[in-house]
Amino acid sequence: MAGSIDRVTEAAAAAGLEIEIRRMGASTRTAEEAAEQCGCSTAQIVKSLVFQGESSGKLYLFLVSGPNQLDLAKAAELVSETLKRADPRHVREQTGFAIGGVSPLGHLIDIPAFADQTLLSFDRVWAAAGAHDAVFAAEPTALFAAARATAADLSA
Ligand code: 5CA
Repeated sequence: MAGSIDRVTEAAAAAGLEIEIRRMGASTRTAEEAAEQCGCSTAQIVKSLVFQGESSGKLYLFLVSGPNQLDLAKAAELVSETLKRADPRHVREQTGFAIGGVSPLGHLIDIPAFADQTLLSFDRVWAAAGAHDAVFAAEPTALFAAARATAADLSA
């Protein structure tokens, strides 16, 4: 999507997070592919998952370590409503990111965000940067702050 990588760059700069976006020239659509391209463990890949509140229709962002599954019961407690996976077209229209390139930062909307606390055990994690082959590395605490994400126990 035109401009989506630029939005990540701008959001990082606005939050004071220094990042270098890397185009890998190969798919980083899935956590496994991203880990292979980044030369890191799958657990160091940040999945940016968009879910929708079943009562409010609001979108929420969950930053989850590669091999982990979002625990929907824990996530529902965090947002005080039950959740469903958001429709990919809705995600694209609302956030400005296509599935597989959704970034923790630079969404078109102000999106409430929560982050898997297991990511905090790493010095460095890698996240998507707005395209299917674009990633950046960051220290997890700094990344969560830039994404205004609350660290929580949210994996199954
Ligand atoms: N670039 C990689 C690594 S950073 C990435 O974006 N991974 S991801 O996990 O955040 O994005 C892929 C995720 O999109 C999948 O884990 C899956 O949860 C979600 N997804 C895949 N297909 C759909 C779909 N049809 N509807 C909603 N979500 C989907």
